[in-house]
Amino acid sequence: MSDNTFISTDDTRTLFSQAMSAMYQKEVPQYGTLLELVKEVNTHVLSQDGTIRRQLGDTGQLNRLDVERHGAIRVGTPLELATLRRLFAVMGMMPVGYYDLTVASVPVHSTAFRPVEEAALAANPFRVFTSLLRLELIEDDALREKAAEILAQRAIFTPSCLKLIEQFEENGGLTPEKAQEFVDEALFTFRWHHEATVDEKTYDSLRKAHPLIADVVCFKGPHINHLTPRTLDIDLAQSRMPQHGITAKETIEGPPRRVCPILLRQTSFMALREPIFFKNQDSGGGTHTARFGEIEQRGLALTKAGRALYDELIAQVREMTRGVNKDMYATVYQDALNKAFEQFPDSFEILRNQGLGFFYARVNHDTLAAKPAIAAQTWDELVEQGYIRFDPITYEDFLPVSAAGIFQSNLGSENTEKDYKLVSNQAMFEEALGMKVRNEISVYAELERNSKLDALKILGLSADKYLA
Ligand code: OOG
Ligand code: NI
Repeated sequence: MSDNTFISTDDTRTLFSQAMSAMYQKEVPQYGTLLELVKEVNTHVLSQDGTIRRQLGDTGQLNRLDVERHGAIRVGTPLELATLRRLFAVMGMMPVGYYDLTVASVPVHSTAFRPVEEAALAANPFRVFTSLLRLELIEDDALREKAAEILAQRAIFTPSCLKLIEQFEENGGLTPEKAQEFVDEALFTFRWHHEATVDEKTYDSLRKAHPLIADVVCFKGPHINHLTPRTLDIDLAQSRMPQHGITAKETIEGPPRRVCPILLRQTSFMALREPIFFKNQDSGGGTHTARFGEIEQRGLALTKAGRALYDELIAQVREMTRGVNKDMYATVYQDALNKAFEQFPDSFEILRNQGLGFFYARVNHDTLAAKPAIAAQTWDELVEQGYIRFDPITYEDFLPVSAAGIFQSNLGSENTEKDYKLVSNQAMFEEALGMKVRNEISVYAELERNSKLDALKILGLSADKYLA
C-alpha cells in the first residue's frame, strides 16, 4: 500500500475532535450554549479589533479559531494509559509535559497528548489533558485493592478500535475509510455511561477517599470530562456567562489580562450533577459530578526564564490571598494578580529581548525587496537591519496551578484538602505510559530554531555562520 492512500494524522485528529465535539454537545447541552457564547464573543472581537483580525489572518489562524479546543480524561491503569498513547499517535498526538497534581491535593499525574510540529499545530492544535490515577495514594489497603480489582476488570477500548490501532502501527497509516471507522470506534472510549459499574456502597467509599477516585474507578470508561473552545476575550466571555444561564467558576485561572497575552487563561462552568445508577439496584440511584465546559485564551509560550518569573509571581499572588475569606476572595485575588504582574514586561519586543518568550522568525520581504544586497554579518544585525520580523509562538500546553484550580472547582463540595505525602514521580508515569514525555520548553525551542533556519534559507544565508 503506498503512502498517498493514507489520510494524514492531522485530518484524523480533525475528524476526531469534530466527532467528540458533536458527541459532547449532545451529552452536555450546556456545552453547546457555551460554544454559542464563544462564537458571539469572537465575532464581536473580530468586528471591533482590526489588528487582531489581521494578525490572525496573517498567521493562518482565522480558520483555526473554531477548531481550537482541548479536552480532558482520567484513566486508572498503566495499560489504559499506554493504550491511549497508541490511540493518540494515530491522530499525530504525542505526550508533552509532565504535571504533578498531588501538590494540589488531586491524586493524579498527567501529560498532554498533542501535535508538536508547526504545520500540525496550524492544521489543528487539538490536545487532550490525560491524567493517570495514583492508586498508591489510597491509604486504606482494602479499598486500594478493591479499586485495583475493579479497574482490572474493565476494557475501555472496543476490539475494533484496538485492531485499527494495530493496523496503523503496522502499515504506517490508515485509509480515509479506516480512519473514519477508527474515529467512530475511538469515541466509544470517551462516552458517558450513567450506569456505574459498582454498588452504591463501593461508590460512596471511593468517593470518600477522593471524589476523583470514584470518577475514575466506578464507570465503564474514561468519559471526556470537558471540552474547551478558544475565546478571543475571556473576560468578556466570563462576564456574559450568566446572561446565557451558565454558572461560571469564580476566577479566571492564569495570568491577568494584558496587552501581550502570555501562556494560558482559562475558566469553566461548574460541573453538572448528573443522575447515575448503581449496580444491583433497581430503583433510585445517585448523582455524580464530573462533567463541565471550559474556555481558554492562549498567549505567548515562555522560555525557562519567563516561566520561572511567571511561577514566582503566581506564588506571590498565593501569599497575598492566603486566608482571605470566601466572599472577598475574587476581588482580592484580582487585585493581587494585577499588582504582581506589573513585574512582567508587557511588550513583545521587550519579552523577546529579555529572552522571556519564544518567537517564530520570519523574513521581512519588504526589507529584502528594498535592500536585496545583505550586508549584515550576524543574526543580530539581520534583525537590526529589519530583515527579520517576529510572531509570538502560542503556548500549547497547560499550567499545573490552573489545572488544579479547574479540578478543584469541579469536584463537588467535599473537602478535598488532602495532604499527599508521595512526591511527584515522572519516571513512574513514563513507565506506565511506555515512553518518555517531551519537555514542552524544548518543543518551543525547536519551533523557534526551525523558523530561524527557514528564514536563513529564504535569505540564502548559511545557518552555520548566522546561528553559530
Ligand atoms: C483536567 C483539568 C486540567 C486544564 O485545562 O487545565 C485541564 C481534569 O479535570 O481532568 O483540563
Ligand atoms: Ni481544561
